[in-house]
This record gives sequence, structure tokens and C-alpha cells, in this order.
Amino acid sequence: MSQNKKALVTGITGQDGAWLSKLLIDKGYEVYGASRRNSNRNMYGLKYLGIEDKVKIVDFDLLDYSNIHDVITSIQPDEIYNLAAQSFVAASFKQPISTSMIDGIGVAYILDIVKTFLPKTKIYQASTSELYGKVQETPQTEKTPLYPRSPYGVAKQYAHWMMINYRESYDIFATCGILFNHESELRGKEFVTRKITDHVAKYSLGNKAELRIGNLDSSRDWGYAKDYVEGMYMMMQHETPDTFVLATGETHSIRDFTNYSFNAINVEVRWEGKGVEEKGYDSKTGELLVVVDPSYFRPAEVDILTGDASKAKKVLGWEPKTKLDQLVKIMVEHDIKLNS
Ligand code: NAP
Ligand code: G4F
Repeated sequence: MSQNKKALVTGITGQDGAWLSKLLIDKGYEVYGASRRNSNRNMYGLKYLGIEDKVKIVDFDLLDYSNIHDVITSIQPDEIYNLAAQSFVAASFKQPISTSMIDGIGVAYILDIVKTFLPKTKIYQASTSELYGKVQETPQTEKTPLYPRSPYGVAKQYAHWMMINYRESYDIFATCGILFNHESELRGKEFVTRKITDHVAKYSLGNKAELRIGNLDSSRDWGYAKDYVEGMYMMMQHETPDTFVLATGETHSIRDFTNYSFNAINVEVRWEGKGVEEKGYDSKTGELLVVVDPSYFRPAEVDILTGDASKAKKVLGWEPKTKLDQLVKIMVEHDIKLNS
């Protein structure tokens, strides 16, 4: 029983921060939610999950060593879940330096503060399947060589190896979850899945604008965020710090995800053309639904990701529970309610 344990969750206003805090609160943890000072903090996720009044919010910025030091040493958490990041890959090409500072150096700050002041505190780092980038083998496991393809991926690789280095050098409980894409009704709307489900929801409510999308051929291994935060928690309860992949093992293209989303409102998409000329039409009415917009293409793309989570299954007993069609349905139904 983990009653009275204290957890510091960074990135509390993000998708995973909300889902993980709900899980920790249900387990009896005292949860401190770390969030950047902001004129209008996004508390939608915490409200949606009914825990807004149960999380203690603390001002926290991964760019500020003294702030991180004060937060960690005053709370003295048993567990730190570092979920905060500039997490949008496309933005990392436009803001490579700040992304490197937040997603890379910010993690080094946490590690060094824990090593110096609270060496018994466990740390979880949100590593990512973007580390595999231009994939060197399929499916990807904990042993697959890394080849990141964006400033985001490169910064996360630095953080990932700093975690391993502190684990090996100083006996810090520093655990990394290499999570493949996970989505939910709390996903930010700039990410492709939520962009699509939000669009389809608005379309079903009468807004007939076309969906403007980037690379339709790109493929991802998508799971449900609610399942994945269970894996994070399990990693932190394991007797030793380690690195684990969480994934479904199934890969679908952006085109597939678009099909599933329109299917959720009983619309079948018929695809015609190739490359930037490809278009999606309503198969019954012939109405134009989807066009390719090259402004969403990235300078370097991660074409396809497929994870192998056998180690997490064998060692932790973790398995994803939600299939992609169920996930799409949850997201589209949520977005229809939200837009109504
Ligand atoms: P998200 O929704 O984008 O949330 C990111 C959080 O980081 C937000 O709360 C944001 O706060 C905070 N943040 C950004 N810059 C910060 C800074 N300088 N100081 C403190 N907080 C800062 O991301 P997510 O989807 O929940 O993902 C959680 C973590 O897992 C991220 O590290 C991400 O890179 C990683 N990851 C995600 C996936 C996925 O598929 N979702 C897969 C693998 C790894 P604001 O509200 O102030 O912007
Ligand atoms: O939804 P995305 O922006 O997610 P991406 O780049 O895979 O990154 C997410 O997952 C990572 C785990 O692998 C996390 F580490 C990261 O923090 C984030 O959560 O894009 C997915 C794919 C890309 O190939 C992109 O080029 O969708 C393609 N895409 C096509 N059209 C689009 C669009 N992406 C966005 N965001 N918007 C489009 O219109």
C-alpha cells in the first residue's frame, strides 16, 4: 500500500500529467503537480478527471535550476515523474535551442539535484519512441540502436543517456519509459490524432471545412494514454531502475487513423490521387473531405514506428488494453460532446 507517499508530477497541465495524477491519487499518493507560471494555466485535464482540487500545484520551470532545486528539496518527494517537455516534434525544428534546454538540460538539473540532496528519490523520465527515428530494426525494443530525426528526439536522447549514466554512476533510481505514441481525449489539438478527431467531430456537427493534413503515409504505433500511465507507475514500483518500452505492437498510417475517425461518424472515405495531390472524398456523396497541405511536412520525418513491449509484459506484467478503433471512438465521442 502506497499511502502517504509523495509524488512530484511535472507537466501536470499536459495529457499524461492528468492521467498519471488520477492514478496516483486513487492509490493514496499526495500529488504535487509542477507547472510553469502562466497567465492562463490549462487545468482542463485535471477538471475532466475530477482531481483539480486534489493536486497541489507548484510553480516549476525546467529552465530554472534554482526553482527546480527549491521545489524538489522542499517537497522531498518519494517519486518524481518528469513528464514536462516541449513535446511537439514539429515545433522543435523551429525552436531547437529552447527544446534542447527544456527536454535535455532540464533533466540533467533534476538528476543532479536528486543526486546531491535526495539520493533516495526515484525518478521516472519520459523517454520516447522518437529516439528510434530513422528506425534501425523493426520492431523496436530496448536494445534497438537510436537514430533521432528531430531536435526533440536529439534532446530526449541526451536526457535518456543522462538517466542511464546517473543510474550507473551514482546508484540513483533513474528509470526510463520509452513510450510509443499514446493518445486520449486529453491530447493536445496540434498532434495529428486529436487534430483529426476534433475536425471530424466539428464536421459531424455541421462545419463542412476540409481537413488539411500533412504526411498521410507516416505510420505510428498508437495506444491509449490511460493504459500507458499504469506502465509508468509499474516501472517505478519495480525493485530496480531500468528502461522499458511501452507499445501496442500495431502500426497504422495517418490515412488509416483518418478512415477510422470518419467511420466513427458513419462516413466512408474514398482516396484518390498520390502525394500532395491525394484527396479524400465521402464515398456516398462525393464531397471533398481531406486535402494534403505540404506546410505540415517536416524537414526530416519519422516514417514508421512499431514497438515491442515484451520486456514490460514479462517483467512488469504490463499490457495495453485499448485497441485503436476503441481509442478513436472515445476521442471522437468526447470531441462531439465538447464541440456541441
Ligand atoms: P504534453 O501534453 O505536451 O505536456 C507537456 C507538459 O510539459 C505541459 O504540461 C507543459 O506545460 C509542460 N512544459 C513544457 N515546457 C515546460 C517547462 N519549461 N517547464 C515546465 N513544464 C513545461 O505532453 P504529453 O503527451 O503529456 O507527454 C508527456 C511526456 O511524455 C513528454 O515529456 C513527452 O515528450 C513524452 N512522450 C509523450 C508521448 C505521447 O505520445 N504522448 C510519447 C512518448 C513520450 P504548459 O501547459 O505550460 O505548456
Ligand atoms: O501527432 P504527431 O505530431 O506526433 P509525433 O511527431 O509522432 O510525436 C508524438 O509522439 C512521440 C512518440 O513517438 C512523442 F515523443 C512526442 O512528444 C509526440 O507526443 O505526428 C505524428 C505523425 C508525423 O509523422 C507527422 O508528420 O503525423 C504526421 N502528420 C501528418 N499530418 C501530422 C499532420 N502531424 C501533425 N501534428 N499535424 C498534421 O497535420
